[in-house]
Amino acid sequence: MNLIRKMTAALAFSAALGASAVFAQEITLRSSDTHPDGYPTVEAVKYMGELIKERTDGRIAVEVYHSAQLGEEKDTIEQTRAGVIDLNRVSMGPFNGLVPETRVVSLPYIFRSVDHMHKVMDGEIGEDILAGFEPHGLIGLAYYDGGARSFYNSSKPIESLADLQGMKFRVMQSDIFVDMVNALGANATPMPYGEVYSSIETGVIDGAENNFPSYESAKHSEVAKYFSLDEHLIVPEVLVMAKTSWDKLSPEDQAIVRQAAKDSVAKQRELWAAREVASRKMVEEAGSTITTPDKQPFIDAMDPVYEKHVTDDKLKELVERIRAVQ
Ligand code: GTR
Repeated sequence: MNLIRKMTAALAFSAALGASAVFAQEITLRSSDTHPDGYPTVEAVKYMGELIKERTDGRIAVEVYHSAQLGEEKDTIEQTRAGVIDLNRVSMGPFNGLVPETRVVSLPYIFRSVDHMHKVMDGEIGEDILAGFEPHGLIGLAYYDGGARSFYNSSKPIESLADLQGMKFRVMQSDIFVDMVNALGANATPMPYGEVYSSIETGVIDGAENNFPSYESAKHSEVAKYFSLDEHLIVPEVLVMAKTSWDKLSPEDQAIVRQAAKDSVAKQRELWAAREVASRKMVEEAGSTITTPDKQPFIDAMDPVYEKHVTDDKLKELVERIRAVQ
């Protein structure tokens, strides 16, 4: 081999090496979550990232920005649609104004139990709802558990629906939740999650509603000691991807991301189940009082919410399909 050919070969070799070095760190997907590090949703997305890294030989990495580092949920949804954030783990609630399909699973007492919710979301209905994100610049990847949401407040134990009258509760930013609280005879104040603690502390609101892990990890339990297990909402959480980020991936990589997201669901459910128990124990030990009001009057009060929000045929049909799942 003459020198020129040798040099060409050497150059080609180093170019190949260089290319593979670049190849090793091709894409980093930034993922947002409002919850702190260690929360089941945060850990599930990290786990998904590990699976993706493994299955792409390190070409695609996921970085989770927890604790609302990238903003409050409603803002991060817009940023994800704009492709500024690649992945976002959010409740279905803040999507209600954007993705009509999310409204049905945000209806109070639509699910009989968490088990019923799993059956619905793991089946055809869940897939249909995921597909509903695409026209809005998002790819729906998977659902995570968020348990059941109940009211908590700073002033008194809620033993029955009568105790709730006139009280002021924060809800997620969705018209359905505003109407739900109003139908119960209380007043709703929609606001971002990050403002709830100080709003309870300063008396702007009497309380809020959420599951045990959020009540505990956001420290709402410090300022609102009365938790009433009325379980009015079982709203699934969802992991979405920016369509612009998705479109940059090859079909093979899209399949890897979709599968890894699905594979992270079992992990999240396992972490969720443990955290629900642990969080409940923590708040009880720290002095929270838990009451269990009779749910039936709460359920009965929801008729006007269904009448107002389940109007078009598509939604009516979805409600029927969900109820029919055994
Ligand atoms: C949590 C949920 C968050 C957020 C929060 C809220 O349970 O995991 O995504 O929606 O509630 O109330 O804003």
